Amino acid sequence: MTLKQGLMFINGEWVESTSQKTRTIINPYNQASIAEVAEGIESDAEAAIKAARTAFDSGEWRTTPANERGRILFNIAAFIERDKEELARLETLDTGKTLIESREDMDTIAGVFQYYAGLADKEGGEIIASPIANASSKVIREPVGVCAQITPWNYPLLQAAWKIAPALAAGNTIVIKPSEITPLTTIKVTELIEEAGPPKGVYNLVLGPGASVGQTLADHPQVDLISFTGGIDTGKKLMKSAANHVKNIALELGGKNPNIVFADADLETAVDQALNAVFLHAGQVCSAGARLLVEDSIHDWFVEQLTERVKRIKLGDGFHEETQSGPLISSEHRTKVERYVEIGKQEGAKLVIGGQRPDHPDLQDGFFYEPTIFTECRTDMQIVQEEVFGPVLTVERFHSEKEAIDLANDSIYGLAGAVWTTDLKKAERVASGCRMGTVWINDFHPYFAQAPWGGYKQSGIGRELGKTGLEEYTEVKHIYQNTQPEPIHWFK
Ligand code: TXE
Repeated sequence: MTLKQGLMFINGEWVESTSQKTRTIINPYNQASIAEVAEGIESDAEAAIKAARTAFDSGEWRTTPANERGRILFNIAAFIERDKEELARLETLDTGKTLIESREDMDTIAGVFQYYAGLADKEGGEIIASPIANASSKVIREPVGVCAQITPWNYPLLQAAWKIAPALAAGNTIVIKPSEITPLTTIKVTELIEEAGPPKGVYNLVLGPGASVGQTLADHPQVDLISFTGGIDTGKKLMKSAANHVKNIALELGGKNPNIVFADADLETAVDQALNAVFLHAGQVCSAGARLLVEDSIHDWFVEQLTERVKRIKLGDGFHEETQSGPLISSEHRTKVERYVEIGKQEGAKLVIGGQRPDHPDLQDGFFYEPTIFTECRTDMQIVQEEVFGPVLTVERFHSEKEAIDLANDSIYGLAGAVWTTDLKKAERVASGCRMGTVWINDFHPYFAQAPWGGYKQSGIGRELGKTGLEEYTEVKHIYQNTQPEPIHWFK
């Protein structure tokens, strides 16, 4: 591993934490130490903000022609493709996810940089038809300024890429703080960004805990925008911090996503994808299809099929080809999942399979948890309403299209959902009735650089990806010019 260990990237330099402290990063598969990284503190965050502020205010980056900014992003994408295998291996070491998935993540990430590289010079602004004679009016987009970007541990580099690429394309400067437990690929990509060469101070990486380093970024008056992906409780805290200086804020706070299956669906595909929807990456996915809503007439058959398939899910080392799912991210997180399973049982949900740690001797050192299914679930249960973020599926029945939509919407969240049916008119009606940022018809999980991603309701504010994802990193400015100024003699 050629990773720069023990260092952060501030103002174009690799530096130690001012506290000189480091943190040991562990592999959740076996708790082996895999890296020693810098443990930043508040003063490091402040230094990074100062660098980003100075770089932004100098104007060098925001006045760099947009196609030139795009060229730098194209280079970052090329370096990611070049170093894809190393990045994927780091991601698997750090998160426990399968190497196949990490490789797919890296392809998506390179695609995100390519997309925003191409988009960087496509927004030319617009001329407004002014209602005032002899005036010209144009609307342009300018970068917001200094962006604090705080990312989570489930898709460490993917979430970072969704933030870094559009922010740089639009001409902003950045301080990014990855999750303290999964910083490795963000450190590695920082090396690649340095190689691509945006001006000093444009891109800064700080490491360390959320409550100190992250909170400093959120509270600092010199930060113009906070972009956060993570848990809902932290999201609420950051919104309060943003209010103090009326900062821009973008939040992606997860979901409890319904996967709606009608009896007239292609059921074999729906069963297969229902598994993928919830058990991919051990359910630690913001868009996980953790709520299965099944039409009553096929409910028992569907659950039987799912259960048979769940028995065959192979847990193990993400580096082994036959492994289908890795461990949970940490011991604390597994405890959270276990707590929810107990709550589910107490609430009267019926445990059909799973509900415990696996007993296989090879899995004892990792934070593994068996894929779990509960039936007889109701929307008023905590296990159905709250984000478990683990391999836990709740199953509810519905009897009509209206009931399916009502159940799907009975949630504080609104990130994503899916509908399975061969009746495409019904599919469109259900998609239109669902209050979510993304609805998939006869599929689950696809997201890509070209389409916006984000949630309704308490799933968040704003959108990442797509053209909207670039616009989030811009302010809109109206420039009006009186082309024949004359005195108006209002005041005599
Ligand atoms: O997230 P946190 P946690 C959900 C999931 C999970 C729960 C809690 O349900 O069980 O959140 O996970 C930084 N100021 N999601 O506790 O704390 C932190 O250092 C500034 C959904 O790990 O929100 C990390 O970089 N920053 C989610 C980032 O926030 C702070 C993905 C996320 O950590 C901070 C992950 C503070 N006060 C978990 N406190 C999704 N939307 O996909 C923490 N951080």
